[in-house]
This record gives sequence, C-alpha cells and structure tokens, in this order.
Amino acid sequence: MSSPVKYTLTGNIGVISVDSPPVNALSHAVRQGLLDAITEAQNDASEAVLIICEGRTFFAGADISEFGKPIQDPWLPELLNAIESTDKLVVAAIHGTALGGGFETALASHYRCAVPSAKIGLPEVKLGLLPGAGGTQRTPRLAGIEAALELMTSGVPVAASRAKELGLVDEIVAGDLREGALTYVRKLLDSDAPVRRTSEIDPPKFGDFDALRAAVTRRARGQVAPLAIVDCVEAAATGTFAEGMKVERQKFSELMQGKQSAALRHFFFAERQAAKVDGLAKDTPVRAVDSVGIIGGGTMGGGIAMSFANAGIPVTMIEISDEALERGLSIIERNYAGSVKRGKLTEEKAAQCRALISGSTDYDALADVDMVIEAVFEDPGLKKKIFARLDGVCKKGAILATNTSYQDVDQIAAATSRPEDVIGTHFFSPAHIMKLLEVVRGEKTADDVLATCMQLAKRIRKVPVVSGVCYGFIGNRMLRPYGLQSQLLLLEGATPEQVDGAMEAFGMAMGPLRVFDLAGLDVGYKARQALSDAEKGDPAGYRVLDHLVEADRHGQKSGSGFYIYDEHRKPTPCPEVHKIIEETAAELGFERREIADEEIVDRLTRALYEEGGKIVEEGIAQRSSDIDVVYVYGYGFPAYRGGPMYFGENA
Ligand code: T1G
Repeated sequence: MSSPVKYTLTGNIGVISVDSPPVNALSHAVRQGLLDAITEAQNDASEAVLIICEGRTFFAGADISEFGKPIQDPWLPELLNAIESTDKLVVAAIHGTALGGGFETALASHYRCAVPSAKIGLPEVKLGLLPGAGGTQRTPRLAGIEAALELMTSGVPVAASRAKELGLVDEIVAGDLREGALTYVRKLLDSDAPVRRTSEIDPPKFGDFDALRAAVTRRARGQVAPLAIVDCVEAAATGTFAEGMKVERQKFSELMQGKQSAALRHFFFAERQAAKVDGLAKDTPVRAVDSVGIIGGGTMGGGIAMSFANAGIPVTMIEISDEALERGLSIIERNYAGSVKRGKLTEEKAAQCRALISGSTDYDALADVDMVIEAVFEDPGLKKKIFARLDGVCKKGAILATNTSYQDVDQIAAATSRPEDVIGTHFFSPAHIMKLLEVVRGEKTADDVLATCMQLAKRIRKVPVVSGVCYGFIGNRMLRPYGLQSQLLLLEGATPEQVDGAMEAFGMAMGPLRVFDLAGLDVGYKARQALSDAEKGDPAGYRVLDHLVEADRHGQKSGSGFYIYDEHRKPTPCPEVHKIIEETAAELGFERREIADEEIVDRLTRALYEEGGKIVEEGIAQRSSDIDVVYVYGYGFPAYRGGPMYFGENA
C-alpha cells in the first residue's frame, strides 16, 4: 500500500506532504513516512523542509485507534526528536486543527506558520492523558508556564492569532497555505534564519507549583491527568529537557495504563458512534432547515430558540398572548445579557443572535418555516391539539418536532396527517447550554427527517443520540430506578447529604437529591395526584417526597427541599428533613442502619446500568455506548468513568 507521505523537492525546499484521511492522525504509516522523508531530506539538495498536510487539517493527533496496542517504531517522541535535530530549517504549515501529537509535531519543527482559521491545541487531557511527545516540555519553553498549563489542563484549542501571541506560531499566512508557507520558508532562508530547536530554549523560571496544583486540583474534580501535567511542567521548569522528557514518558505511561484514560478513550469513540444511525444510509438526503418556529416561550422554548439563533438560523417564537410572548422574549434577553456578562459572547454576537429571534401570537407566522419545535408543558392533550393545528398551517415537508421529555411521540404524530414528518427533539435544560439532544424516532418518522435532525444537531452544537419511543426515552426513563434507590437509601438510614456527597465524590456533577430539589419536588407531586396507587408504584419511592411538598418544601424554587437554600442557592442540610425521613421510615416499617458510601455508589450506578440494559434489549437505544453519551452530556455522569454502561461493565 502506498505511503500517505510524499516527499518532493520544490526548488531548494523539500516538501513533506501528508494525506491520510480523515484527519491525518499520526498512525504508524504516517510516522514511518515522516521518518523516511526527513531522512531523505538530510541527504538531498534541499536547504529547508516544509511539513504540510492535505485534506481538512494538519495532524489531529496520535492515532487514537492504535492506543492499547503494541507501539510500532518509530515512536512519536523519537520521530519528533529526529525532526527537531535536523540541521536544515524545518517549518510546519498548519491548517484545520493541529491537536495533540499533531501540534507536538509542529513544536518539534523549528518554525510554525498557520492560516488565520487554524486552531492549535493539546486536548490529551480529555482522553485522560497528557501530551506525550514532548509537548509538556516544549510548550512551556515557547509560551511560558501558565499559558502552557492552561492549554494542557483545559484541553481547549486556541485560534492561530492567539497562538501567535503566545509564541506558539510564528507567522500567519493569508490565502493558499502551501503558497504562503513556501513564501515564508524562502523569507526565512533569505534572512539566514537559524535552526531554532525548542528543546534548547531555556525554560522559564517559575516558583509556586503548589499554588498551581491547588488550582488545578479544584478544577480537575477527581481527574488524575491534570495533576500529572503539572508534574511534567514542573520538571520542565526545574531540570534539563532530557530529564523532563523522562518524567513526561513515565507519567504518560502511567496514565495510559490507568482506568480513567481507558474510560475517556471509550467515551471519545462512543460520542462519535452515537452520531451514526444503524441502517440509515450515509447518503440519505436531508431537508433544508433555514428557518424554525418554536411553540412556547418558557424556559425550554427560550433556550431552544437561542440554540438555533446562535447557529444563525432565524426563529419565530409563538405564544398565546402578547404578555406571554413578551415574557418569553425577556427570558431570552436575560440569557444573552448573562452570556455577555460572563464573557461567553461578545455584545455584537449577542445582538446578531437576538435579531434572529422574532415572536408572534399567530400560528400563520409559521406557514413557511422549515421546522417547528413544540415546547409547551407536558400535557399530552395540548400537544396533540398543537400538532393538529400545525398540520393545517405548516407547508408541505416542514418537520414537526416535539420537545416532550416523556410523552408518546407516535400518539402526537397521529394527531397529524403527516406522521412521517413528526419526530421528537428532546433538549435538556438549560437548552442553550446543555449539549445533549435525544432525537426520538417515531414509528413512522421518515428516514430523511431523522437524517436531517441528526445533521441539524451538529449545526446547533448539540450531541445527538437516537431514542425509540417509550416513557422517558433513555435518560429520564433511567432516572426512575435511580430515584427509587435514592429514596430507599434515605429510608434505610442514609441522609440526603450522605447520598449526594457519595455520588459527587464519585464524580456526578450533582447528587440525586440536589437534582430533585433543582427540578422541583412539586412537579412530581402534581403528576402523582393524577395516578392511582398502583400506577404510583412502591410508596417508598415517593412518600418522603410527598411529605416534603406537604411541608411546603418544593426544592430550590421555594428555598427548601431536601436542603435549605440561601440566596445563592447554596444547600445546607436540614434537621427537620432528617426527622421527616425518619418518621416516614417508621411509617413504612423500615429498620434504619449505617450505610457505607460504597453501597450508595454501587446501588445507584447499578440502578442506571440495569435499566440501561433493558433499554438496549428493547431496541430503544441503538447501543449501550449511546446511553453513556446520554448520561455524560445530559445528567453529569463523569466522562472519566466512561458512562453508566461502561462503568457497570468495567467497575
Ligand atoms: N485518531 C484516530 N481517529 C481520529 C482522531 C484521532 N486522533 N481524531 C478523529 N478521528 C476520527 C474520528 O473517530 C472520526 O472517525 C473521524 O476522524 C472524524 O472525527 C502523543 C497521545 C479532529 C476536531 O484528541 O477532536 O495525540 O467516525 O467526527 O467533528 O501527545 O475528531 O468518521 O470513522 O470528531 O470534524 C490527541 C481528537 C490524540 C483529537 C475533528 N488528539 N479528534 O472533529 O470530526 S492523543 C485529539 C477531535 C495524542 C500525543 C497524544 C476531532 C477533530 P469516523 P470527528 P470533527
């Protein structure tokens, strides 16, 4: 098989060109090709070498699919040292996203140029790793300790302009990258620019690594890789390059063999797999979605409207009255002002987005939109009425979507004459921030409607997971046994703060009882009033919740639920709640006992795992790794545990 690496002489410049789709990952073939090319360049008439990639991006990193397999020479660190030690000028030409080992290859080059749209980053920490090909040693030498640590511990890429400010890129080239890069190389040669080896630059002096460790520990929340990165950067600041490389190699191999990296690598592929729908042809045509209507201007409707506007898609929001519409638009206004205040959006971008959102109380305003998303409260009858009305108003081919969290999408579709155009798009609150989108495929949902929504999810920066129709789809259905176990643990002897503390120490963003308080205890209470005792299920699952609501403890919104909340919504344990739990336990005949945190974590994670297994068996989820994606992006399950299904299989 021909090598993905080509080497040609262009005048006095040796050009190493790599073409290894989809992202020029540094696979064994690419590494071998680079070594052969740089070796050839040592001995030919070239005066300088240019490394450039074809396709969508410069190297996007080591080849993750090779991880866990025996390493084949040339080893990336050694290859990069060979590139750096070349006596001829080596220049990297960056476009797309130069990430991980890809950017480390650029760092081992003597100079770096990039097109304005390029990004560079060291996202290994998102895989539970650290830059293992000299990145922890070279980055601080160019960008300084703090900027290097931020890049490596956050894993967030930076734009080429920022990289230039940091000294990580030397030249921004306009126009065609190859032409611009060749011009830049000639400029270097004409100015007798020296061979500049990053490893030979003296590391910046820095003192307070303990303060840095404390800051990184707070942000790492149980992850081990960020602290290993601090160790490597400290070695870079206090010893020779060779000594630092030894520390990097040791820390990298410890992380690679660790549980967290295995889980994060699983999750990397799980997220990409979730975007694929089994049986749906890759070339399934998609419908144009260049305008959207939202029914309902509440918290969800407002957040959904923003998700589309932020992606440049005009939105028409429908409410039942001018007051309701005004209220809905003011929620959006408040959210944008908050994003600007937090520096998440510039005022200009916020104004552009706001301008894309208009409102009306007249359904006829939706006659020409490409898609409508209904986001009213969970009343099945009302939803059916709305869909029947949309059926009469919307143009042929418009996609009619419901944001329902639980209801039967097939029943809603049956209220229209076009069930093939109906689908569920379940957003998570706050909808303009949470990345998960459950795409609920109805029995009659057309393939092109499904394909359109899967593609649209990426456009509005959501992570789509396909679900079949059942009560609660994937995520919320799994919440029921999870919630039941949390209530049983309280009745059997644990306190709310012990249950939540154990799960938050495990890595959950929020323990189950704080989640109940956040959602509002009165929501479930109201829903239960409409159910028979048989429909309500085991009283142990809701009796404490009922008693709390009857004691006017509705959760965060009322200032008290399982906890007391101050004006910053900070939770404080409450002895009155302990008393309510103890009395309910006696009422239901529970013997109370000491419960260890391990049991709490085991029972709650097992509840998720077992329900998830049923969801896969019933075909509601395509694969168990999809459930991991749902729980990490929608419910704050720690990605470094892989997700509830991966954790259940590998704990
Ligand atoms: N290795 C192997 N395959 C990769 C890959 C990689 N690094 N990156 C992407 N792919 C595949 C992906 O599985 C998918 O395959 C296709 O490319 C398109 O990806 C020593 C040890 C580059 C920003 O962490 O962030 O270097 O499903 O759907 O949304 O220090 O991919 O089509 O068959 O994500 O346009 C560090 C990971 C590695 C970058 C493109 N690098 N990749 O996003 O497309 S560790 C990373 C990404 C390392 C060194 C260490 C993104 C992207 P398929 P995609 P995208």
